[in-house]
Amino acid sequence: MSLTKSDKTFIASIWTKIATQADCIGTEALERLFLSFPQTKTYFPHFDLSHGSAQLHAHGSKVVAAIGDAVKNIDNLGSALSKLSELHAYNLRVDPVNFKLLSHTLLVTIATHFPADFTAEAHAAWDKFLSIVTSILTEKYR
Ligand code: HNI
Repeated sequence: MSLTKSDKTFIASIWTKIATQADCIGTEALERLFLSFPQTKTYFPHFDLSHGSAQLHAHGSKVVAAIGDAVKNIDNLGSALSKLSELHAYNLRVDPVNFKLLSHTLLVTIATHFPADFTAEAHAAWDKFLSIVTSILTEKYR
């Protein structure tokens, strides 16, 4: 799977909008994750997951910042994400199924914040991009 020139254009243009409200988007994506898929909360026993908690905001910002790094290194994702890939595979041991769930709640969050930008083509580009990011973040599991 690879991104076309046009996919990259959709990703970069929506990213410039996400970047202006990274904290809010990341936090909302996590809140949607924990509410719709409560089994994902088991990875965060040490977090206060209540609405608007400082930890939720801090983590939401980190996740979106990592997506931003990936956008900036879109032609070099393997090395850009290599540290995070090791962290998730060796330290955190997050079951890969959960990445699909977070990708989904990220997409829903982006769609609700930027409805005019989230055309079917932009949706497909972001979906593809997040599945590439996921495959890199989970490739070191075995
Ligand atoms: Ni994830 C830590 C990015 C998917 C559970 N995660 C991070 C950090 C980043 C990050 C960045 C902070 C690293 C650091 O402090 O050095 N995570 C991402 C991205 C995705 C992702 C970009 C997918 C797109 N992580 C997931 C999923 C889960 C998950 C699907 C589980 C449901 N991540 C964690 C946990 C931590 C974490 C747990 C450690 C949190 C902490 O601070 O203790």
